[in-house]
Amino acid sequence: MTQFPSAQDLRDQILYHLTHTQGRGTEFATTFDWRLAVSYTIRDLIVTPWMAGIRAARDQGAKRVYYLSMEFLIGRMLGDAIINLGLDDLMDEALETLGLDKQEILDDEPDAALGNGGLGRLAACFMESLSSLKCPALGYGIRYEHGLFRQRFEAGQQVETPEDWLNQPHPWEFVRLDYSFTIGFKGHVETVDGRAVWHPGESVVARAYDTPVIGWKGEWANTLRLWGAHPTTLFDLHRFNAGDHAAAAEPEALARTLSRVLYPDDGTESGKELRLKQEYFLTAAALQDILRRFLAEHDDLSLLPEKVAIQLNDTHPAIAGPELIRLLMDDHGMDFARALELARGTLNYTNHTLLPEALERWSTWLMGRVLPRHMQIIQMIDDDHRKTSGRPQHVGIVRHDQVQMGELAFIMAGRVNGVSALHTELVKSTVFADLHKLHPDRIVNETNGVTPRRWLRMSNPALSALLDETIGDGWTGDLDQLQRLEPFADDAGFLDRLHAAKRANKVWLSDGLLAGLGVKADPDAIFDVQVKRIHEYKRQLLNILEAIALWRRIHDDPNGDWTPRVKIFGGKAAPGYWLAKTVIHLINDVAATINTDPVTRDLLQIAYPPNYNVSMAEDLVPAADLSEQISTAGKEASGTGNMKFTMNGALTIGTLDGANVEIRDHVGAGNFFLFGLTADEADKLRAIPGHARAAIEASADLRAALQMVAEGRFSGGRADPYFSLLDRTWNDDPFLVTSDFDDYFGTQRTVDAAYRDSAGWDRMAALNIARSGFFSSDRTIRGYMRDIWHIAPIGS
Ligand code: 26V
Repeated sequence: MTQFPSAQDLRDQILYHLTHTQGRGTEFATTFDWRLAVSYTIRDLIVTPWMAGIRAARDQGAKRVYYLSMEFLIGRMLGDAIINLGLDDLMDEALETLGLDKQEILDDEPDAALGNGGLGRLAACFMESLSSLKCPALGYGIRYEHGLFRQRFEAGQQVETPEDWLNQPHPWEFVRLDYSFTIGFKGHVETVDGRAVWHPGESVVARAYDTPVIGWKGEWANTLRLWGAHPTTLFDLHRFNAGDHAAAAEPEALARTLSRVLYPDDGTESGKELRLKQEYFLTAAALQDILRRFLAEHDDLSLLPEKVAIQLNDTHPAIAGPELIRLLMDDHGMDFARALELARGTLNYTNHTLLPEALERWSTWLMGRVLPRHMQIIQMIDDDHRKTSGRPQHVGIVRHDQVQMGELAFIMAGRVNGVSALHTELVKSTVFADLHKLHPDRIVNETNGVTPRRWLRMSNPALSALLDETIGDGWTGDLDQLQRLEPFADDAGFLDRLHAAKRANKVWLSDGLLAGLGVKADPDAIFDVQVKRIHEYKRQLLNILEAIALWRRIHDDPNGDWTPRVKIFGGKAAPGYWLAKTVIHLINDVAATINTDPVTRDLLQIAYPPNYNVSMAEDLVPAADLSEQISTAGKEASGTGNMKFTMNGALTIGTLDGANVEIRDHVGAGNFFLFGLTADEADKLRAIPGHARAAIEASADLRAALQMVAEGRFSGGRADPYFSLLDRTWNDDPFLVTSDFDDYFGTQRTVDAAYRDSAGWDRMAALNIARSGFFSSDRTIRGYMRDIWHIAPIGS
């Protein structure tokens, strides 16, 4: 097939793959067969630019970027690839002639849910932008057999079941048997002729599975290389022949555990040995592969910082520092000082959270047992830093018999970055205040972004078509062009069409909510959406308490001038995070009560579709009027959902937290519903004993809402499910739900009034879209290329 296929070519190739790759005739083909045939057809078109890019980078001996991440939350791949190749119209035509339903085929693909939330989805957006910008790069991760758990609700409570995306052929990957590396664990370290030799006690093989990630216009594709764990010996033939079949399979089972399942983001789980092994497995495989490629192109290791830029996505791969030093010293005979210098010139670290429970620490005992040589090197790095930096006593990598991975990552990094302007300032003034004083030029900011290909062009065809007609289609590859929309914010004809596009998306979602949940969502009501992981700091509790208070107010005055509202929630709680699970239960309980109330049901509905994931976000974001970004100020590092909503024309109700601050600066304070304490105010208030009680006593609405929960109004008269939640809210409330409640409730009423002025609302929506160009991940990646990686796009 030519690089520029016609609809007829696509049709021919689909039929070819159905027959020759899937081995099916048209009369027997299932949706699955067709999807694979379509996927192989698209994949063929990606392979050519992919190989050309790999060759070009190798021939030029170009610098490469390596993005090391324990999570890549990719979602579905087919729709995105079709869009990036510019084949959406031709594919529609081809599928139509085959009598196939495109939506059904796209929906058949399971989400690659190899991540928990923001951090993993950011990695996926970055991979796409790296390709769109033709920056030679590889992403390294783990090929988890089971991604993030599936969520169901039973009697309103979260139940987790395993996710099994690889339980069927995965058409996007290529296995590379020749790129297999042995990864050791445990054992002991011996000194031979003054050199350390590590004799691992266990080992597994890391095998590469490559997925091409195609960029905008299909001109460049980088590789996402995921490592699968395999046994060094397949099975114990001796035991098998002796009849002990289960025991014979042990080596295989043990190795496979390493890439079996993604850890759910959960502070309480962080002590697990398996997690440390997974982190080392990813890092060690990636570094062996990076050095292999480097040495195939260059023979002088001192060129490393010039040719290799490694980005650590949070501290999860922070063992890369000691591992690189180990390889340079133990395998290549370099001295420690030189190895340290080269490693620091190569590694960079992104911090994604300030929450103390999410900062990784490993006991020196565990580290020493699982990675004995690395523990020695960590000590050497720490000693060196103590001597060379003149740091204060209390600063260090090894403290209280624990290895502080944040300190290790910082000390080993050329650059450390935060993910929004506010977050970066807080990184400087809180977690890394001491290290920042010692290394004042090391911390930089790179505000997050999202890819407009997936999050606008693909997920919102109605708005994309309007944008194309109004300002041309250049915005997809250059989101700043959305500025050209600015004059149309005062064009009544444009605003009508914008309104119609949003309404069409709402009708589509409304149909889905009715079919899936039985919730009746009036497309003319405000669609108010909060979708993200369930966490106390994100304050879904504040949102549901507002719903209760509003419900009560409507009851008191059913004929009042209310603005109909549909509140939509989505998100998973970590399986061990009890309080977050209680909030899920409460939302479902409140929904069950409110949705059936004949007095209020036309004015207030609550929908909580289970199993929120990337694909669900693609349906919800385009249909939202109001984006809930209501975290306690100072707690959300950036947020990226906030950006997706803004570029899809939802208005934000939000705090001055994370990237909300920059979103508000860009869209204009008049086009953003701000409420709540600032980060400074929140820190001060939190320190005042009894702050929650005082706030509750001052707010009749809040008191009444809490009272209803306490009386069991939503739980069949039983109050016990919510005792602890209420107790924490009254007596502790570290995330200041109570103190921000009145301002939030009042601001929501301002939202109600603003929504009733339909033209005014549409105008604000248009300005949000027009001014959202900054939040493209292309802009973010350009920032990393310039400030951190010092790399130019290929050929420039
Ligand atoms: C912690 C742990 C602990 C052990 C088990 C697995 C696990 C996985 C993840 C984490 C920390 C997650 C940090 C995170 O997702 N941060 C989010 O990063 C986004 C991208 O920068 C940012 O937009 C969000 O504000 C931030 O919460």
